[in-house]
Amino acid sequence: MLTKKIEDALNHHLTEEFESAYLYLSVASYFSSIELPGFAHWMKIQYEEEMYHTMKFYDFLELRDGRVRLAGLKAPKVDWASPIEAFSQVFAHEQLISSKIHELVDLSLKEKDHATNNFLQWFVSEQVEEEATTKGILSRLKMIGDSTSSLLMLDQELSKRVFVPPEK
Ligand code: OFO
Repeated sequence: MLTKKIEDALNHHLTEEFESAYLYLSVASYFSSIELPGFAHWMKIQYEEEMYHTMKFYDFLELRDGRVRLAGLKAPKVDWASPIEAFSQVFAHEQLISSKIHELVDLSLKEKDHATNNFLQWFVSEQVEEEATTKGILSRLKMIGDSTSSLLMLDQELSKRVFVPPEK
């Protein structure tokens, strides 16, 4: 059984994951609009991963006899000045989500909710991956600078990403 505080916090975070998905779908559309289909594809897979995260919160709430309460989603930005600017936002967003997961872990400890704490540990590790991957792409974009041919090569590479559910 979840305390009201934990149930509210998990619902709040479910919305954050949904908003991550929503943001990344918007970034995908931005990349399509500037003719970088590989980047757009990569961001659509990222959207799928965020929906997977969202559903983990949904399922956990139900499993613990909590109630899922869906909230309204913030409209994401639509345009960015450059691929670097878009990926800077993606990386910053992942850092923000990591800090929110850490706050949830703190709350689970305060409430002595060991089951929720255990559930959240998966996300603690996942966020390490999420930050490393997005920071890696951002660093490569910075190295590429103005080279269109290198940008197109990276676009090719990113087009190969496939969605593998993180726990498989
Ligand atoms: Fe759900 O990890 Fe990104 O936001």
